Amino acid sequence: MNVLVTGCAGFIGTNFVYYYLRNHKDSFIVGLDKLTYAGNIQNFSNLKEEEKKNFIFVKGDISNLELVNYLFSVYDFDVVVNFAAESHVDRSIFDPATFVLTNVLGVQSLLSVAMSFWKKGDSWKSGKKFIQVSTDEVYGSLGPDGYFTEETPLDPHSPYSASKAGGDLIAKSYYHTFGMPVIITRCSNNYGPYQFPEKLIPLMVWNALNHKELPVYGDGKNVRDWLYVEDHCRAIDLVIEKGKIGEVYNIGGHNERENIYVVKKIIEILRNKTGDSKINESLIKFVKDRPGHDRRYAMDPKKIINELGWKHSFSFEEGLEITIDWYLNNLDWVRSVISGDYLKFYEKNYSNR
Ligand code: NAD
Ligand code: TDX
Repeated sequence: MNVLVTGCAGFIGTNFVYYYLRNHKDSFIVGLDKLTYAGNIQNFSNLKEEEKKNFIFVKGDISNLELVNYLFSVYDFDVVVNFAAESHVDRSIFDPATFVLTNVLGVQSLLSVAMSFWKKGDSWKSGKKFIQVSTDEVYGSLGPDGYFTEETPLDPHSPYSASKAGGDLIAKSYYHTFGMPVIITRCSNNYGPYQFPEKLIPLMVWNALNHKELPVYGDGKNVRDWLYVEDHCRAIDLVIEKGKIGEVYNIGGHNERENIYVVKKIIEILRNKTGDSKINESLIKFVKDRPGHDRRYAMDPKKIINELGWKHSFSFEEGLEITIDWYLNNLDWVRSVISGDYLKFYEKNYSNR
């Protein structure tokens, strides 16, 4: 099986490449990534020799028709897993256009090339699948009760989630209009190794280790449903294997936690692991809220559990321990990714928080 994994050098893409190569020794992955500030080619330095034979990395944009055409003509892909995206909500507030370019137009561009190779006359080659990786954020925000199901109407609130909803809808339209073999997955907040330290968990770990303030937005009572990245990768694998064309699958681990709980738990684990008494709750600083901050996300993953036999295997506290261990063992990785563009962005946009 030849698989095109876009956004392969980002957080989930990297974890997926490792997961898939380990579990499908007869598959070949072409990883395509533009290497924005969020993509890091050195993420693949821990691949084993036998895994390296089944993987090539190509630097490029999903919107580059010529390049993507060329890749399809050489590798005749069976599956496309589209992770490529601008993924950070705070950035989308400052720069929505970049999000629309990749998350909407980029998806359409990728779909159009896949269709030109997979559709012959009126019929589609069999066994092909285009997996559009999306997010719970397209459903908007929940009150204290209830869950998002696949039938929940889309109601995105940030330029990020609106652009993801746009990508989902264009993908869905390719299924309805042309019969394209599209499946959309929507997962909750992922965490784990290789996550860029602008997202809540790795940012708090890094700041705490450096005795810097831990900026908690608003009252800290916003709730996220945390999914360990390996559980997400296993879900995508099942969707590739057994997912039904034209369907949407929600993926979530029923691990809902308030942000303030997450931050306090990180402090507790880090202080126990390092013995550093300066890592304590006095570092927490409640700061101005994120504009349009969604209050609560929670997924109902019944469909993927019942139809594909998926189940999450990591509790939040277990996954958090593993994640913190990974960061403690990979501080050089953090140092190498938080430079240049990333620091400029934070200095410019966060200095007044
Ligand atoms: P990430 O920001 O860590 O990685 C995104 C990758 O895409 C980067 O390597 C970047 O270089 C690449 N990229 C960006 N624009 C590109 C383009 N035009 N062409 C090619 N590559 C490009 O994001 P992530 O957290 O790994 O998220 C992966 C996917 O999962 C995204 O589609 C995101 O919307 C979705 N998602 C993420 C989460 C989460 O909690 N991280 C939750 C739900 C859904
Ligand atoms: O410094 C911070 N302080 C803070 O209180 C940061 C970075 C975040 N937060 C809050 C905002 C959210 O309520 O923590 C929560 C998590 O924030 P992020 O890590 O930015 O994630 P979120 O906005 O929930 O979006 C994530 O999950 C859904 C991913 O970034 C998206 O790509 C995914 O689609």
